This record gives sequence, C-alpha cells and structure tokens, in this order.
Amino acid sequence: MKKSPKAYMLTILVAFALQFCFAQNPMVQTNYTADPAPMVYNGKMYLYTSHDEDNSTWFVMNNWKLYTTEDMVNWTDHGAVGGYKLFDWAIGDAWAIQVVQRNGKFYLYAPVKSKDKSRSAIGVAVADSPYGPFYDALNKPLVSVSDGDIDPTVFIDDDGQAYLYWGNPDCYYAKLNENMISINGDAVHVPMVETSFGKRDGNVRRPTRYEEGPWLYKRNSLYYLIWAGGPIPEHIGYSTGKSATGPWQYAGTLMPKEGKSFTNHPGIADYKGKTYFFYHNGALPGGGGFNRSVCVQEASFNNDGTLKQMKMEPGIAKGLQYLNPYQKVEAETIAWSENVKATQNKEVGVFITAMANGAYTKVKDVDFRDGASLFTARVGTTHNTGITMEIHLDSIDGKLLANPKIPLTGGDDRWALVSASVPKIPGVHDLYFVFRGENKPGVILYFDYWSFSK
Ligand code: FUB
Repeated sequence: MKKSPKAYMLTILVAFALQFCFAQNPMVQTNYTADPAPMVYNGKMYLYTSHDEDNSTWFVMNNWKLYTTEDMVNWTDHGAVGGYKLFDWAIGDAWAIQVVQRNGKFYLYAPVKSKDKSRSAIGVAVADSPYGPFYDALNKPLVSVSDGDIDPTVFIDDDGQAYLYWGNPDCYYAKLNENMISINGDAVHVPMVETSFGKRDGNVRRPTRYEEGPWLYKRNSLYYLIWAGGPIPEHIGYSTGKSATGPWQYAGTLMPKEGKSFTNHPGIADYKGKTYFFYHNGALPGGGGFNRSVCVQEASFNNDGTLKQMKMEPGIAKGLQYLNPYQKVEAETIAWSENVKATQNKEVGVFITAMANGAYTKVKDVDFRDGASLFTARVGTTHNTGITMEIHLDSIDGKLLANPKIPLTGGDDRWALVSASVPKIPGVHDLYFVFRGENKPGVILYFDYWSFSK
C-alpha cells in the first residue's frame, strides 16, 4: 500500500525521534576520544582511548583515558591513566594505545614521539591495576624499527604466546617474551600483498588497502587481523588466517568509510556472550578528523566465520544489566549527555561540569526496586543564586523527582552535599539530571556523585 505524504513524514519523524531516544553513539560525549582499545577483565569492560584535545586542528593528543561499564550503556569516566610524559624519552603524540593483562599486571603499549629520533616509537608501561598508575617498564622504547611505529596491538594466544602487531603504512609483528616487556627475535615485516590486504590502485608506497590500526582477535580457531584501510577517508577492512602470524587472507570491508573523520580505528572484544566492535568517527558537535569520538556496536558473524559488514549505527539500545541507585554512583557514569564536560582534580578525582543552562546527563535503566525516598548528591557552584539540578524520570521533561538548589561553594576544590525528598517510584527508569542556571555564563555547576536511599 502506498503511504500518503503525511504518513511518510510521520514515519520519518518517529524514526528520527527513536534514534535520539536510543542514541548511545558516540558513547563518550564529555570529551573527544579516539582509537578505542577494549579490554575485558574480571567481568568488567575497560575501554582505553586516546584523547583529542578540544578545538584541535591537528592530532593534538597528550594523554589516554579510561572508561568502564558492566552494562554497555552507562560508561564511567576514570580520567587520564597516563600520557606521553610517562616516558622520559618522549616529547609528545600520545596516539593509539592498547592495554592487556597478564598474571595480574597490566601492560600499556603506547606509540609516542621519541626525543632523540623525533619520530614515533612504541613504549611499554606497567601497572598493578587497570586504573594505573602506569610506569615506564624499560626507560627506552620497546620497538623502534621504522618511521611508522604506531598503533600497537597485543594479543595473547591460547598457548600463552603473546604477539605485538603495529605499523603505518607497513604492518609488522614481533613475538613478546612472557615478561611482556621484551621482544623474542626480530620484528617481522608482514608481506604487504593484495591477497592479504586487498588492492589499492595508483599508490606505489601503499599498494594494498592496509593503512594502519591493526587489531588482532581470535574466535574459535580463526584469527582476524582487523585494520584501518585507505585511501582516506579510511574504512575498516580485515584479513583472516589460521595462525596469529598468518599467512593473511584478505576478507573484505567490515565498515565502509563514513562519519566525518578521515581516520577510523578498530577494536573488538567478547563480553557477556556478545562481540562488540569499537571504532571512532567525528559525530559529536564540533567533531571532525582531529576531534573524534569513540563508538560501539554489536558485531555478528556469518556461518563461515566471516564478520557481517556493518554501518555506523546509533548504538546499543538495551543494557546488559540494571544500575543500582542505592550506592554511590559517580556523576561521570553517563549513558548520554549534552553540554557537559568531564574533568578531574586531586580533591575528588573525576567529576562533571555543566556548561550551559539546560545541560543534562542521562543514566539508563536505574532499578529503584520498590522505590526510594531521599536523593543525595555532592555538588558545587561559583554562582551565589539561581542554580538548581532537576531530576527527571524517563525523559528530559519527564516526571520531576526533585529540584535541589545548588549552594555556592566557591570552586571545584570545595563541595557540598545536598539532599531532597523524592516521591516513591518503583521499578526501572532512566534518570535525567538537568542543570539550570539562566543567564549564567561558563560553568554552571560541578557534580561529583549521587545516590538514593529509602
Ligand atoms: O589517533 C592518531 C592516529 O589516527 C592513530 O594512530 C591512527 O590509528 C589514527 O586513528
């Protein structure tokens, strides 16, 4: 049946509204993030990212950030886990990292610009916790073989052998010793041939589609080398093989070029029975090639083990578990936000700042069980009147649970606890924290954590 123009318009409007309701990508809105590197450890998803500084017009990247989740929709910002200054021998360029765990230690492989050669080299830092602090394990680069020593990825095979892959425009790999901070043998140059990486026309230096950003992954007994492919704007391509060292067979495009950033960068991880594919684009306001944002969506496989091709999507609509509001929840645990920045200081660690009247954060799937009676939050502001925080249920203008006034504390090194009674609402709801301060320029308020009680 043919739709009337009115019905057609309505369908488009509903589809647009639904997309906004379910928006999850980009999954971090409080900073520009790039080069996602997931790690699953002890039942939690850790996502390490590089960090594009605001208003960058080049790859201005000084540190790496960490986000975690247990439900894949609410992500907690843990701030910077380190930066190029971890390495005394580095002078800048905190580009794409990966962190892996072995025997209770956490190894951070990082490409940074080295002082003496003034080009990228790969360092390794180690920590006792996934949150850091990380320390340079060698006081010198782990790898320095070419001008293109960037984008390290590390994979530990079932037999315990660890492999490090990296490189732009050529791909290299090396075996890591069990201590994870030294190389066993020489770096191997992966043959850059069409059968492994597809054909690229008219570029002698880059004869195949492989560009950079390798990520090594294994499912059943098949190995996947997923990479960013050229020419720019980049797409995501991949190759498969029967061993961690190939030979690699070109398997096609996983994600075609799309999304306002001329680079892309893959990361993939299995978590709670699903496979998640991470990438980046320029989809945030002000976003682009040097102001990127990480995204995630579920990956799926064909019967022969090949990956189903995917387009960039709004993200994960349904969380894997509910959030418990009867505990301290960090204000930087967020499913979606607008006009909010995340930052950190030594007084309270990571916290958020509302940057405009009407700025808000959304927290998804909060399980109130039989209902709460009191809301408490740690907050602050530098304005002496007129700042409030509205707590709404299920939508930005949904039922108002409370509207506490925010007292003048005088700065983000001084904080106050505010409480407010709330009506008894049972069940699972999305929460919206909406920050109000009409005609107040700059930062309206600071927000560190919240909780409900009965
Ligand atoms: O983030 C800097 C560079 O851009 C990375 O090393 C590449 O993979 C590309 O994402």
